[in-house]
Amino acid sequence: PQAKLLADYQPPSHQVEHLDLTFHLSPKQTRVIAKYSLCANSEQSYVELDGIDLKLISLKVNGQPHAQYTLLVDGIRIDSVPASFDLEIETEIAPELNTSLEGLYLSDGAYCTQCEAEGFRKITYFFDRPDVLATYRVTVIGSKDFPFLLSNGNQVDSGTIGDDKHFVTWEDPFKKPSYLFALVAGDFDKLEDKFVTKSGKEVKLQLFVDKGNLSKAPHAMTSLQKSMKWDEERFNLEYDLDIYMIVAVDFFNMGAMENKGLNVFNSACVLANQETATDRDYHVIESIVGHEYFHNWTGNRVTCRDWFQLSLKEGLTVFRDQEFSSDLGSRALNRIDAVNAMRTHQFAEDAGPMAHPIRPEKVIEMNNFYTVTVYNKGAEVIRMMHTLLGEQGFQQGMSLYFERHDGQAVTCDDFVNAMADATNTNLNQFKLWYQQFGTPTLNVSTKFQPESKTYEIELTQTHAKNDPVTAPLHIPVAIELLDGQGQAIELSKADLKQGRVLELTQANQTFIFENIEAEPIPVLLEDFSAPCLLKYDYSLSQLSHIAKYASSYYARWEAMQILFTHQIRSYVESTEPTQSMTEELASVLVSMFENKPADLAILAEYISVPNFDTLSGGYDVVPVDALCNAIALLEQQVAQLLEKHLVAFYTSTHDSGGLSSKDVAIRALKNKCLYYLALTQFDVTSHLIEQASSTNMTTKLGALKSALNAQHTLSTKLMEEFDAQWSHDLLVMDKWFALQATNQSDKCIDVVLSLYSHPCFDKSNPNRVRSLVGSFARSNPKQFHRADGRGYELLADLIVELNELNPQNASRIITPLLSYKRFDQNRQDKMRTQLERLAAISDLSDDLFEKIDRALN
Ligand code: BAL
Ligand code: ZN
Repeated sequence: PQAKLLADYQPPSHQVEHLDLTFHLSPKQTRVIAKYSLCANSEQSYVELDGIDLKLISLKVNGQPHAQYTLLVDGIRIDSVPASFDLEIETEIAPELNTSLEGLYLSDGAYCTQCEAEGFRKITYFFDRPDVLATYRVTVIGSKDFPFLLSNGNQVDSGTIGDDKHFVTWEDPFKKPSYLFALVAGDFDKLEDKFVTKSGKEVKLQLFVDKGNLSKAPHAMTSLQKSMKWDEERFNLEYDLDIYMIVAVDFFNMGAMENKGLNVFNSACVLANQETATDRDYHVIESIVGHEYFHNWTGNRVTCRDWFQLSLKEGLTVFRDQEFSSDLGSRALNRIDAVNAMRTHQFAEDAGPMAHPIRPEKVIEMNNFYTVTVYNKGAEVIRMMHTLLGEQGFQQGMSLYFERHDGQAVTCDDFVNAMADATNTNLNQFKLWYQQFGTPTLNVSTKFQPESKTYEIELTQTHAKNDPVTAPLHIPVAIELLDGQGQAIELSKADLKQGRVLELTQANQTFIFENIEAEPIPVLLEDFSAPCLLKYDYSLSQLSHIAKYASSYYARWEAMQILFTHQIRSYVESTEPTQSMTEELASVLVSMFENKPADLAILAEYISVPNFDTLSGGYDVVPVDALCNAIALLEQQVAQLLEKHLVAFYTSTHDSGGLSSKDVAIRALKNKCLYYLALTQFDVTSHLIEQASSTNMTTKLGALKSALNAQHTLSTKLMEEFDAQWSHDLLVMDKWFALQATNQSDKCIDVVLSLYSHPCFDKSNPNRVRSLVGSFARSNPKQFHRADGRGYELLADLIVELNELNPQNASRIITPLLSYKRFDQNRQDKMRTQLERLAAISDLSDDLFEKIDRALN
């Protein structure tokens, strides 16, 4: 396969103002009639359109049959056409046979589409690229067995055809690229509500779910209403159509899709009640509903010129959804979440063979670039602009961006230019963030001079080895200086941005603070103000000071993370048979419990040992066994150290069963307590039984997780009971599959294999695959990285099957195999063997080819 390059971008050959589509739905023979007028942008007597897996039925130019065309592997070339002409193409597709879940397919009996990034070409011949914007009129004709026939925009016509068919016509007045097209046909339960915009327009809100699931729809509906309100209040952005629809489907490759006026969602990201969904699920649903809604402006009204610019809409929209969650809930918890995602997944991507800039420059299969780099690091880059410009400046930039580009397909540079121009700021150097890749390192050294009462902070930035950018980046470094009593020292330096941010623009820079009476304790890269690795030689006492006194919960958590990381490192490196926790870590852990923060959910985070993936980033060769053992040992020690406090809290505090942030926090901390207590001598049996019988899924799952992690004798029984209770609800069973797959027992691999024949498991469903095999490969390092290589083999076996069935899904779950170079020779060899085996598949998909090729070469 041929890679596409950003540098080769060419504007489209033709413009299309309007597209008229008619669908005659049928599982094996759906007819699609596309009519549109093309107008050449230059002298050209031919046109090339995208199209894949289409059966051409007829083709007319200006109303006349036209025979001068050539079918290509991925499209059609039509010759002998005038500069402007009307085209009518009829094609046939087979949604029932489409297991790739891209284009038009059947999901459990309902027709649905997924067109981003390049799925529209599986529906009809068209310019399937984001810079061809057209209005759409869509007529869907189908059997009355499908009562709802939906597409984008407003419904303008409907009627019956004969006894058993009907049709609905939709018009979307807003120009959009083909990737935002959607069609859904099926029989659903519908939840309806409304939202009145700030200018008084009433918008109809409809949520479609599988029959019987209506009781699980209200949370998503409320989330949508909150999103609409928040976007008006914080970004002054109002909804534009008369109707907003969300459809939940069970077979979906992504979490959700922001099609104009008709979002299609993975049912896992919609359905929730307290019996079936955890508090975490509630949070994720709210943030994804928000994310898709926010795309209406950042993505749909202003879209991407080409797919290399994906971060234009995704980085910005992730930033917006993070802000939404932070404004509505806990800012610190949301920041911890975002930073964990960066450290656990993005830093690993940056260090692996698929490393790419947030604006990639070379792509074979676009679906491979819906990554933590484009999304999460993209959001961090937007956040850095927000940090540098402040909320007011940032909002001025957003206004100018929409003023300039509403209705256009633009580039990341256009976005940064709007930010720069609106605030009169030079962001040229900042643009390097769109080109660099690999995680930059920020080395810090400090010097206190008592005679002059000055405190110097010297910052040095270095690029990752694989980074093509060598010039210094523009890095906002937020700081706080604490005095010996834990008070924040007032910083009066004139060149601090937003009162706390040092602007690092050179490879090396020293910042001097004056009138400092005694040596302060520096909180560096506060709030993770840039996506960098911080290197500073903190002493343990400095870290425990920060963990106790920093102004922000975030900084305290960060200090705890560093303390834990030091401890783990010393365990990994030690040859001593008995090792114990440092005084500093022990005393700060106890003091956390003795002086609990107001937000108990934060306390649960404070006392959590960093996970394997985050920790493994600190090693050139990941010491798998030593690291797993060190984590287990430290958790055991934390449990013993805190036992008295854990018992006291666990037995004396009860949530009231609701969804308030207080209840959620109590459940989070109680689950953490139980998790630790299960590792001590304390008898948790009755608590496990009680929690496991709870009707609250967060509480119930907490018991199962604790029992499994501690290999408690009850765990098998609890797992069996869960299976018996929930086998009718596949989304709940996904939690059970994930628990089975993350069990560190040596039997895990056989259990996972046996679960392939569990009645609820289905390899063609991405949610099931992600829960079972995805969780195993991603979140069970001990068993996935078994020295005998069986973990790798299990993953590769499944990928062989998925290569044909669903290449996107295959390509997503291969990630843990790609970074084989980071492991010892034995594991490297075994991982490489599996990659080579996959590389030899005769009809290897482009998706897999791109990743495996990058990994092996
Ligand atoms: N655009 C794909 C799904 C999302 O990021 O919203
Ligand atoms: Zn998105």
